[in-house]
Amino acid sequence: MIQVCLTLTLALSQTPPVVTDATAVPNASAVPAAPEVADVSAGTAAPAATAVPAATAATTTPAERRNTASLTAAIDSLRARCPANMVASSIGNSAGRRAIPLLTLSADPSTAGDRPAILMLAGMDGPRWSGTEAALIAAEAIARDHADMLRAVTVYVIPRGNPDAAEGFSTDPRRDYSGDGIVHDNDRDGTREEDRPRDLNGDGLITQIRASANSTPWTAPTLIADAAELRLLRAPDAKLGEVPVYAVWTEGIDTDGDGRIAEDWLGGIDPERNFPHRWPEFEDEAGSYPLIAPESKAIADFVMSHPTLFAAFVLGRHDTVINVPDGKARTAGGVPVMLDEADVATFAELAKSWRELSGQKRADARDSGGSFVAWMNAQRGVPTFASTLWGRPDAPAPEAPKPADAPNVDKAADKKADKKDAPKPADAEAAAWLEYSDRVCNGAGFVPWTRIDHPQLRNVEVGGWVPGFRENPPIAQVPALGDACAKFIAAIADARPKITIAEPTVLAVGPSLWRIETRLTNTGRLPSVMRGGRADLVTPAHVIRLSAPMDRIQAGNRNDVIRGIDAGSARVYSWLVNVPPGEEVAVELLYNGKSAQRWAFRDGEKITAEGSK
Ligand SMILES: [Ca+2]
Ligand SMILES: [Ca+2]
Ligand SMILES: [Ca+2]
Repeated sequence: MIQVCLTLTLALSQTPPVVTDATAVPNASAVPAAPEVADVSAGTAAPAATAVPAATAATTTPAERRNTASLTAAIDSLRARCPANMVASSIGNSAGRRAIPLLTLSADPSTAGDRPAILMLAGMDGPRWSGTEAALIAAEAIARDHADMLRAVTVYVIPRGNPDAAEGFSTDPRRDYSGDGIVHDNDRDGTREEDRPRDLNGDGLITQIRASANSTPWTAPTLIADAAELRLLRAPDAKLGEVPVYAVWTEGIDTDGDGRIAEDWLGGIDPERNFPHRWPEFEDEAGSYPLIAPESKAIADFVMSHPTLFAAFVLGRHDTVINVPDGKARTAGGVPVMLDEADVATFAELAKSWRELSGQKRADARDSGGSFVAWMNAQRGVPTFASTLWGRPDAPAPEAPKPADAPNVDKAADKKADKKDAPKPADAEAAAWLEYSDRVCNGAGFVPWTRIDHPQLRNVEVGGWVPGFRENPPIAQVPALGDACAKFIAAIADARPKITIAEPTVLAVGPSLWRIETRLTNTGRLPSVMRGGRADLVTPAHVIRLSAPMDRIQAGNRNDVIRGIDAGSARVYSWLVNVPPGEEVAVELLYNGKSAQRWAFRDGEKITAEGSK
């Protein structure tokens, strides 16, 4: 069904039909040469195509259903094409004992850990296959097109942070689920995985069932069909005398006789709800404590053991780049929910560059409680951008009736009457997705409600959203979006904090008494640590230190620990110190306990300048 959507999208957008078969997406050599940034909507009759820049020569062929073996093969082949500046390894294993792959991109991989670094994370969600594909394509584009950047900045790519969920999505039946391989008692009844969803209509998908006319022990009905869009369900309005008709469940049967259907799924904890910040304790699949999921733990360990990370980019179910947080929301404990107001401006500037590079206009994002992006921003203070990669495109405008067909009546009055009479769907966004599915994708996004025989319930229909339909762009757009990710990483690298101390001035003010002064500046466009990380005192800090022993320092601090340095900030440091003739005195800038810069003097003369250009 997705193939139909793909072919149709291409036809409507009048893009050269380079892809006619999703099983044989051509590689770079078959793609006609395209300008680096092409406005595909220009001169196009149908506005169905989003303004996605054309891809440069990506050679990873995107796949919708890539199992672990196929991902390993894709990484092997990717690495073979970029032997000089890409290394593949793993950060640990998933609950289902699958390796969580890591790509390290650096001009010199053996010293990659010494340079400031960006982390790109994807594949945390079962149905969002496109994030992993875009991450692989981005990794290749960075290795190929950004060799200069890789001399200054290391890029780490974790293309699939939740391998068990992705493996689940790559086999039938497909479902909207992001649990890992931990055997887990979803409904806390003491039995595990006792009632899994079932594909009752044999379409290879787990969607929903809705049923009317059932009485206890089954859940009472709560919904009615929306008169404005009969496929959608909504709560009845008692003021209009409406009464509920349908009860809805995940597609399945009650195998354990507890009156609930498909309540305990195969697969366990959702790593994207298992990070410590705003961890949703009482949500199923959030885990019994933060970082219990081995995937979240491995990713958190990676972050903690790589203090050189100055930014991160996540492709998944969360969004901070289309709807940039305003920084006003705080937790009950006073910590930012996502960002602090003081950090929003620098963050928003980069978010804007993502919108320009990707053409993304909408994001269908979920709550960020327990997510990687929230933990990174609010607790680690590492600027972390989250994108859903794409959003709902505009469906083409309906064809206007030809003048000859339109009867010559009072059109204004007619329109007014139409507007007044036409009921509006309660969920306008869902209705717009249906319109896109119907008119652009030949209905590929939604399984029409269809009557089936159910062994336990009466009046049952199967139907609902196709898992992954709203979460992923048409496959033909993935190479261009992967390329946009690479450019976005380069934009983040360009904005990195650049923290230095200027060459100190050393003035003799008395016998063996010196006044030493320097200036600390951040000439980058990102802070070294955002407010959230400063509050916790857990993130690595910069330290300015004078080498002389305490008792020789007449004025000034020997050590100054700086938790975060804003972009554009400058601070003057000044010491009055006794240094006997012939002895060395040094001013040093340290980061995370390691020397970043060191200026040494003897008798007022500079003798070394380490770490300074
Ligand atoms: Ca159970
Ligand atoms: Ca089904
Ligand atoms: Ca059950």
